[in-house]
Amino acid sequence: MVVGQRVVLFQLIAVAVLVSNHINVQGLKLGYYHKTCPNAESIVWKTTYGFISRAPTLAAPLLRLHFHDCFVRGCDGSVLLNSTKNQAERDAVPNLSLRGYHVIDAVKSAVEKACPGVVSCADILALVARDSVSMIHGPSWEVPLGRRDGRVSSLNEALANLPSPFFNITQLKQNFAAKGLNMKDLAVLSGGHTIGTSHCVAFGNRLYN
Ligand SMILES: *[C@@H]1O[C@H](CO)[C@@H](O)[C@H](O)[C@H]1NC(C)=O
Ligand SMILES: *[C@@H]1O[C@H](CO)[C@@H](O)[C@H](O)[C@H]1NC(C)=O
Ligand SMILES: CC(=O)N[C@H]1CO[C@H](CO)[C@@H](O)[C@@H]1O
Repeated sequence: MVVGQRVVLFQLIAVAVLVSNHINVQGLKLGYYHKTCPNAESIVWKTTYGFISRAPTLAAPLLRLHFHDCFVRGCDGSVLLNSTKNQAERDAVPNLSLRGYHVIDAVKSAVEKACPGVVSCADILALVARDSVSMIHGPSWEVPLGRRDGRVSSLNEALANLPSPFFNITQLKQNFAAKGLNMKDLAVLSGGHTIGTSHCVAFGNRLYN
């Protein structure tokens, strides 16, 4: 379902507020890498632009990747972790349509080249989400940095935390409330996660049940 541009702009502001206000902001600060990796944010921007300028539709999956990461164990990059036994977050059913991992990998490599071992993957996810949304003419927002990467990624936790597309409204409200998110946040983050497309199986039942 492609959402109109005007709606996108309005909703994305709410996403920005949501991602920066409610989830994992303790101890984060703007310009966190100012001294340790001064070009980090411009490298992220430039590398992301290389992808989005050629494939603007990647902006939606990149925002969604950040959202899925934050919903499980906070914004700690755990959605990126692989597991040998296919038991990581990315192996959970809702991951099956996650896209954009290659962009994150490319950005991380570029940043590592400039400043090895300094910038966390979790911060890269947060910055790439912001930059790619602003590159498709959505709003921009400030991203306080300093997130630490997690070392744990669990399929079961992803299933337990991420809202299922089959939840009814009561369940959805409870699920979001457990993360400190309200009804407005719920509306903003539902569907194709604000921008982009969604598959019919994810919402057809609500239209024709
Ligand atoms: C995870 O697995 C994918 C697909 O096999 C691979 O492309 C990627 O580099 C791996 N990531 C890590 C962090 O090992
Ligand atoms: C939502 O689903 C739950 C769990 O299946 C059920 O207990 C509840 O009655 C449902 N609520 C509505 C409004 O359908
Ligand atoms: C994009 C991604 O990482 N998808 C993975 C989700 O989980 C399945 C099942 O384990 C993997 O095969 C996919 O690679």
